[in-house]
Amino acid sequence: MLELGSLEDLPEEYRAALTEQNLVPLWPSLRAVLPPGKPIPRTKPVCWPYKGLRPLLLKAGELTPIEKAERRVLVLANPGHGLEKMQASSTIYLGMQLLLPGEWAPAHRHTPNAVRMIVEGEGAYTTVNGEKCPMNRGDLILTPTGLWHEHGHDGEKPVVWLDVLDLPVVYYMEASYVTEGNAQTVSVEAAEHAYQLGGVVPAPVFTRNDQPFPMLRYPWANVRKALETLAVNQPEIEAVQVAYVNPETGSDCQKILGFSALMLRPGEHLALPARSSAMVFHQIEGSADVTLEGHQFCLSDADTCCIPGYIQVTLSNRSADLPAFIFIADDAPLQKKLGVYEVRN
Ligand code: 1HN
Repeated sequence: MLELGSLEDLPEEYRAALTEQNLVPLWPSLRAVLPPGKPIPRTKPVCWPYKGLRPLLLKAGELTPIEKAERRVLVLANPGHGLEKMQASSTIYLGMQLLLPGEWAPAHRHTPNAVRMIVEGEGAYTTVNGEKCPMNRGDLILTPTGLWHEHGHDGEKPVVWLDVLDLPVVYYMEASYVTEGNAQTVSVEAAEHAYQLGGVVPAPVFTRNDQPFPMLRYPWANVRKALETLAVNQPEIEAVQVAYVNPETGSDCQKILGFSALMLRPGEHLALPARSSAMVFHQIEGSADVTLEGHQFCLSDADTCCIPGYIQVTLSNRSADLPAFIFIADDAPLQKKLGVYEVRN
């Protein structure tokens, strides 16, 4: 590959004349924006152990009343992007949110899409477009683009959840904004019951629900059961993994980020091919090693880590007796829509 000229090769006077007219020579930066063979990711492999984060989040509960925070969140920031950018990867925002008993996080809606993976506590709920979604450990709740959402807590102990948003993408597009609203009237309780059974959907008088987000809550009890059933019924399957999808269409449940749950059988090592999408792993139950070039993270309850795309990773269950359950978020849906998604073996 040709070595290209640098900025310093150019006379200072010429560079000043370019700057004066908001012009930039391409060739000194060409190899940086178009590196050979594979991208040079800013995203570093990073792990955020829950044990370290939890006391600081609870302290935030003492230091900052909810009225002063609106959303009391510690952001899981990737130093590769600069902490102030609040990005786990180029496309994924992660935050741990704390809601204390009796608190209320007011209604709003915004352009970025969010999901919440519940980490601990009970008695809290998120109301999404009038649908009251109870928050229990391991549940996945969607608050997609444009839908009103607010959080409340009728329980006794702190509730913590992991927020996963496509905020970096929507912010980069200069399309990120919020609208504040009033407390919603609850119109539907636990609408996920409409989609309890795989393969059949409500079709009253031949009409189907054509809303873009027909299912907002994926209870962990159901997802866990689906994984365990898969492991028993299809022992030969390569990975015991299920995707969170729109039950009306079978497509990814959101348009930018994708979500799945993986069960590592006792003692299992699972080598994932290098894919172009960045990935987040969050341990729901059990304990697993995440091994990639130059790094190994040991995940146990509620630990979260992030890895860049184009990298091979092996997930290993640390227990020989118990399954391990991992929640995965990635940006494959966006990459597929844009035509840049790749799998390399
Ligand atoms: C948001 O709306 C929530 O509703 C949490 O709980 C975190 C981070 C950035 C932008 C919006 C929430 C968020 C957020």
